Amino acid sequence: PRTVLTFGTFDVFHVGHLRVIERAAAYGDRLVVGVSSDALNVSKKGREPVFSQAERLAIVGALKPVDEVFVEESLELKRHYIEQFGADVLVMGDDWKGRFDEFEDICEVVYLPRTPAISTTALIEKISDL
Ligand code: C2G
Repeated sequence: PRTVLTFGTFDVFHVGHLRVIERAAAYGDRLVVGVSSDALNVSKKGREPVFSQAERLAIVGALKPVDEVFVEESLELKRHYIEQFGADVLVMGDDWKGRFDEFEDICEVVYLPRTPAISTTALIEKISDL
């Protein structure tokens, strides 16, 4: 069986997140998703996510195409996670294009086009303008 691995924050879960997860799942038989920790978001984006890591894990883990979820504690642990879950394919949205090519020695690396015109940031702005 082919294992697919993808990563994300998946904060304020929206259809762009769903689409990338569905398309990632199509690359194999088993989809594992690393959901970034609250601490990783603070260090990366300078703010807490809207939804806590426990909430984001619960949402992503409940999706039909997702077989397993875990907390991504650090961006530097990609190689470790690929090996830990025996991933055959690493799938990311193309906002990360080229950034994970270094793992092509141990798995296939695929970048998928993002769903246009939707983002967590745009949603937060839209909601605060209501
Ligand atoms: N995405 C998408 N279309 C959108 C928005 C997001 O396809 N309109 C994809 C992103 O390309 C990514 C996934 O959804 O593959 C999750 O996006 P984010 O939650 O923004 O993830 P990010 O903060 O980039 O975290 O180790 C990597 C990090 O954990 C990635």
